[in-house]
Amino acid sequence: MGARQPENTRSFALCAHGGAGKTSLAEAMLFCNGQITRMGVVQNGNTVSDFQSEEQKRQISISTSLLTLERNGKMLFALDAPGFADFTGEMSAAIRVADTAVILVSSVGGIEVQTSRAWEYAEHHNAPVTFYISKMDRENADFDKVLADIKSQFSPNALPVFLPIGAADKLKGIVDVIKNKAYLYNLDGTGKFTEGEVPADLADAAANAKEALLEAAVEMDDELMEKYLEGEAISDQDFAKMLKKAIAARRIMPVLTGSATQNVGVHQALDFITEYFPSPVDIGAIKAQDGDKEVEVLPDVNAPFSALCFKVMVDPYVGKLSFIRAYSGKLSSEGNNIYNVKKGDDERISSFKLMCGKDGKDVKEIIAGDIVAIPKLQSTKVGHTLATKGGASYLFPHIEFPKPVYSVAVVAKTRADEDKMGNAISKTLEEDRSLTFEKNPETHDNVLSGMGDMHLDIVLSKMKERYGIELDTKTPQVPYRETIRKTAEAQGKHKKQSGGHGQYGDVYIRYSPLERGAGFEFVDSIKGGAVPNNFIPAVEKGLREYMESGPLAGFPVVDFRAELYFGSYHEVDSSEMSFKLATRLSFRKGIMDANPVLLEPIMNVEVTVPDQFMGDVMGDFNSRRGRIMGMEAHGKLQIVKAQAPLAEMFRYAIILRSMTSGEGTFSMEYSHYEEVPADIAKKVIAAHKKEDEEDE
Ligand SMILES: Nc1nc2c(ncn2[C@@H]2O[C@H](COP(=O)(O)OP(=O)(O)O)[C@@H](O)[C@H]2O)c(=O)[nH]1
Ligand SMILES: [Mg+2]
Repeated sequence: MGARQPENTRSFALCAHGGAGKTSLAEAMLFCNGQITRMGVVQNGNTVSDFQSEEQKRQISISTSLLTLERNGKMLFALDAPGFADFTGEMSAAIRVADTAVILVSSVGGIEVQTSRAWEYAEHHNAPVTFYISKMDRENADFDKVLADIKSQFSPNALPVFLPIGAADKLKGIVDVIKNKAYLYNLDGTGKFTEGEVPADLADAAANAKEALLEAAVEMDDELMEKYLEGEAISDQDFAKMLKKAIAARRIMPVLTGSATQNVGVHQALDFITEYFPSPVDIGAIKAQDGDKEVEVLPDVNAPFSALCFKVMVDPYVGKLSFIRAYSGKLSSEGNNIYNVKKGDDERISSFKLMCGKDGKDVKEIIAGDIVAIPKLQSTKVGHTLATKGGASYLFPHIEFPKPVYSVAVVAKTRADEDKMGNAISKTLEEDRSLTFEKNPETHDNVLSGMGDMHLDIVLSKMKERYGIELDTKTPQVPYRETIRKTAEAQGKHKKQSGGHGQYGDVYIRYSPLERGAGFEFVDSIKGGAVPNNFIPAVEKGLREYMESGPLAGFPVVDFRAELYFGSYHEVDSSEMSFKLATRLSFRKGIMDANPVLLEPIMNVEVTVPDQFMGDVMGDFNSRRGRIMGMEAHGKLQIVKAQAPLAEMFRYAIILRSMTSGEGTFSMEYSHYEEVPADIAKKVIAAHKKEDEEDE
């Protein structure tokens, strides 16, 4: 075999709503290709792609797995992406790096929320699409209805290439429209089939389907188009060539079908992928940024090497694996380093691995178009561009991940857990780009944020299993603040003059409100040395310290001015400490006399929902003290912009999902602080007083 060429590479992302059958289809493909001798079953937790123990336990995919198949001299890279909404980021990244998006739609369930999301991502990345109508062996399987829905909801370019012969327990096989042949299967999962003539009752449908493909394909070439319109026959070769072009150009979105678990039509699907899916060469140039210049990167093996890291997996035994997609050039693992263009780090490559689930097979050289894993790269993160030192200098666009929308505060169960927490969390963050971790400086909560409750639940069980660390969760504390509404003056006098060295400090401070966001201002208007100059910094320092914990409920006090205007001192007994303690007395009294109130963070929230949920979403905002700021129509979707207190939004990810059957999405960011309504403030203050007492 000569050197490999990008022309012989196919990569595709299997994407769909959770449960549509991606993992099962991937498994059947491996079996048909002779790479496994027994088909695993998702329910039994023994498929190649659901290899993580959390996936096996829950029987769903939670992270993208890479499968490599060699077939007819071609290299196939399949990315089995998770379908559940909590892992949308993984799906988007898979579509970004694969050359084709294979969108599975269940013949029973039809188009679901995440199917639409997969479609949107494919549109966004301008990826060629193939649909796969799955589970044709299931009761109530309805190929025609699902096909009609795909055409009307997604694209009229969806054209069937396979037709099912029968359905449900009468499924017999498939018709390949292009070859005009039938493939008849025993429904025993062996994948054994015989080739035959198209059954009479499907002959018309097959002919029509082929005509539709032909009609669309000839559009790719003016000459052929003319020939076709004049009624001349188009040769099989010309048809095949144009079909391939039309698929790469998204003019045709082939529709395949079959059954994964019964292993029907999977051989033909693999052959179709091998033959007709676009290679990196058919996809052509990819955009990148070199300084302020936009450049086009071609999948040319003689160009400098470049690649994009799209996934990092940290295995406690194997260590770290960085998954990359090569876009140009070639690179040998022998004697070469890999250069992180973004960070400027040069790292040794130990090997390249062709992955199949958790297993990797070493290869010495990779070329443009390949999707492989590299063990033990230290500084490479998801979204980084890799090259060789002195080679390509451009950066590929960053991989976008959705912003976290659901947060919990985590607390280590034991002291030992606490010690291990930082390390476990930073390892987990490397793998999971839709997760963030932050210590809130005001509430001191360790806040873990992700895409939903299932996501965080999985993250926590993974940490327990891998790093042996147990974390409890609670609703994060709202970072309330305190401020004042009127001006008040308060004296603070600290005096201890019995026996030994005495203490004496005496201050008069005026506290007045400042506008929201102004913070703190200290004014020294002492005249005639009533407080000696050398003690004034101690007063300011004291104030800055005491304002971290206000007298109302222990929250930071903000947006006020403290003016030191009078005081007295003692020649011998005054000290910095005495003035600090005097300041504390003044502060607590002054703030309490200045009509203190509680402030809470208000968030800007943007909710995207289909029309029919608008009423519910808006009504729900009323019940969470929200304000609707505006609405915008985006096709069938409505975007509701609102403001609501953070305190009411902690569980919104879960609430919105159930309110809209998963169709709603939202994003949220901090806007400003506002006064807490009195009745609610009373409860918060009471709760905090109680907590403080318990602490003491
Ligand atoms: N009857 C039938 N069941 C299937 C088929 N493909 C998948 N399933 C079942 O559907 C469920 C979800 O499949 P899975 O492959 O995990 O879907 P994924 O979430 O898209 O990866 C599992 O219980 C599978 O056994 C199929 O072709 N026929
Ligand atoms: Mg799966």
